Amino acid sequence: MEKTWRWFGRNDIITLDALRQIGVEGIVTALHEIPNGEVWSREAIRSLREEIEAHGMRWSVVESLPVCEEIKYAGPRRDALIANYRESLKHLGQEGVRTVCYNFMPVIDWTRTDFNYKLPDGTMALYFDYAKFAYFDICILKREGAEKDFPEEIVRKVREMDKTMTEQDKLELIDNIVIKTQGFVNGPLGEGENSPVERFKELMVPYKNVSKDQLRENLRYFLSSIMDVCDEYDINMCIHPDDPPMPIFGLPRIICNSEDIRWMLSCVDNVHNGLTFCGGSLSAGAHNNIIEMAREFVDRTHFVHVRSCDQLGGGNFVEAPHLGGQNDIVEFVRIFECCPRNIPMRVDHGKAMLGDENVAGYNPGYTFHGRMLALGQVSGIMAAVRKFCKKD
Ligand code: DNO
Repeated sequence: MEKTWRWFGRNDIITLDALRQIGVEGIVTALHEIPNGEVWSREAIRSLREEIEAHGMRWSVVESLPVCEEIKYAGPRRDALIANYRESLKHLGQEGVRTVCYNFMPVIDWTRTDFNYKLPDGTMALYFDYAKFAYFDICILKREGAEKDFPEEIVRKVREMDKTMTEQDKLELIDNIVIKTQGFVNGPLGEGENSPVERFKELMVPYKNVSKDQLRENLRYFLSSIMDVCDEYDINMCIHPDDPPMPIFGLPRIICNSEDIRWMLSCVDNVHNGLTFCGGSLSAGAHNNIIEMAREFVDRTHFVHVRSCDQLGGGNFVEAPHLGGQNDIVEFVRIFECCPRNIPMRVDHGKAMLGDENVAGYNPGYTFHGRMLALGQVSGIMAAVRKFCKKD
C-alpha cells in the first residue's frame, strides 16, 4: 500500500516537510476553501498538486469531493450540481489526481460524542457513548419519535442523565456532534453556526420522505451520471462507509454492512465505482466483521483507512490504538498489502498524546504524534506481512 496522510491544505499546522520526514509518500487532501457544490478549477488543483510534488510527495487521494445534500435527496438543483461535480472530476483527471473519496450520508458525516476518552496509558481516543448520543437526539434535538429508535434501557439512562446534565455539558455535546466533527469535512454543518441545533433540524426536513430505497436510488443516479467521466479519466470513486454504520436521527443510511456494499458495487458495476475501506467506521458496528469484508471487497477497494474499534457493550465504542481493537489488524493489513495494486492507505485518526491534546489547531482525531505513531506501527506491519504475500 502507499503510505498517505490526511493533510488539510495550506492552513494545516502540520507541514509537508514534516510529513516527508516521517515517511509519508502521498497526500490525502481537498480544496477545502471551495464551497461545497462549486467547480474545482484546473488551476487551483494544479497549484496544490505542484506544491505537494515540490515536497517530494504526490497528491494521491481527494478526501473529499463532497456530494451536496441536493444530490443526496434529489432536490431541484440535482442535475446542475452533478454537472459541476463532473467538471471537477474532469479537472482532477486532467491533473492526474485519480482517487476520489466521498460519502453519501444525509446531513451529518461521522459522529462521536467525546474526544478525550482516557486510555489506561494516559493517551486519549475518540469515543461514542450511545446514551449521550440518544440524549442529544431526544432531549436537545427533541426529534419527534426519537425515543422509539432506542432500546428502553438507553431511554431510561437518558432520563437519568437529564437530571444532571448542565448547560455546559449540553453545549459541549452539541459542539462535538454538530460542529467539531463536521467543520472540516465540507458538509452542510460546521463552524460559524449561531444556532446549530436549529440548522440541523432544517437540514433534516428535505429527507422527510426519503426512504432507504430512495436514497439508494439517488446514489445509483449520481454514480451512473458520473461514470463516463471516471472511465475517460481513469478516476476511482471510493465511497466512505457510514460512521457509525447504522441509521441515525431517523435518516436513512446505506453503506453500513456487507449487503449494502454489495448493492452499491453492483448498482453500477464498473471498477471505477469502488470503496474506501474504512476499518474504523465499519468496525464501529458490532455487526461487521471487517476481516471477512476486506477479503470480499479488496478488489473494489481504492483507498484504505486502517484502524479497528473496540466495542464496549451497550452500543458504546472507542477508537482503539492501531495495533489493538476487536479485529486482527495484522490480517487486515495483510489483505490489502498483498493486493497487487498499490492502494493508498492512511491511518484512520490517531490518539492524542505527548502534548497533542494542547494543540488547538487539530481537527478531532487528526493529531500529529498519535498519527505518526500509528503510521510507524502500520508501516511495520506492512513490512512484515509482505513476506506472506503469494508471489504468483
Ligand atoms: C472522518 C472521516 C470522514 C470522511 C468522509 C469522506 O474522520 O473519515 O469525515 O472523510 O466521510 O467523505
